[in-house]
Amino acid sequence: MLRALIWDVDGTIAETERDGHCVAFNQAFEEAGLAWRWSPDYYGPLLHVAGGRDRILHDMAQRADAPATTAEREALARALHMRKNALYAERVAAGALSPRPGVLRLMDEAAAAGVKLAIATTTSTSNVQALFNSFFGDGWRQRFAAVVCAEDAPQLKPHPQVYLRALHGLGVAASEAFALEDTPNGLLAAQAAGIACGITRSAFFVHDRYPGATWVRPDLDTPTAMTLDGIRESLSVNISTP
Ligand code: XBP
Repeated sequence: MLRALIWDVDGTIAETERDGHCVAFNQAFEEAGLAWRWSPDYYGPLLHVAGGRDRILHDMAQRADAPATTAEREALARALHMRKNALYAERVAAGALSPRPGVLRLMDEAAAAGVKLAIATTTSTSNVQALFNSFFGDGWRQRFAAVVCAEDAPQLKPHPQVYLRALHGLGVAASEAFALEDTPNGLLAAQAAGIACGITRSAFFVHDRYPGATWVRPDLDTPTAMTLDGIRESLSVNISTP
């Protein structure tokens, strides 16, 4: 029985990486007087490092002009990450992002059918608050039975911690939940928690492979609308992508 939909945020609910985080990282670099710029082509592969602060640290390791000591790098990464998140929130509040096709429709269908909604993301809580305030208004939290962000689950995806904590918050078994993701790391995290997972490809994951995903599609409305019945059906026939 399907009792809960667990949603990833970045790339799954909106194109936040392309239109939000990547732009805000570059603004933060510029404000800090750094010549570093992450083009979309450069940022795509960087997304395999989960967590914005870890992503900056990973990038610094390849840069000759990064600070010399670990302590200096960590301090700079922390400051840049904090500023990036503030700039991201400003961008979102200005209306730069919108939900991906079919997201609100499927969320509303689930709510009307008594299927619980949860969030399982490795992004910072402040980013989820900014995005959902913009999409759903101040009362957004009431839509979700559980919201688990990076601060609640410090072991970032592909570790299953964020999904295990979402299941705990929902009070449902893994077999009663279905995850919606866009990245290979997200799929691995859901699978490791024992949760079946469907993929809506996002801008930076057009060609990736998703072994074991229940389905892989461009978005929730293409080629046809993915409904709760569609999810139930795909689970019962156990379609699995190579
Ligand atoms: C999201 C992330 C995050 C965001 C940026 O992963 O990896 O790092 O890119 O947010 P997922 P922060 O979609 O798999 O949850 O800067 O707050 O980390």
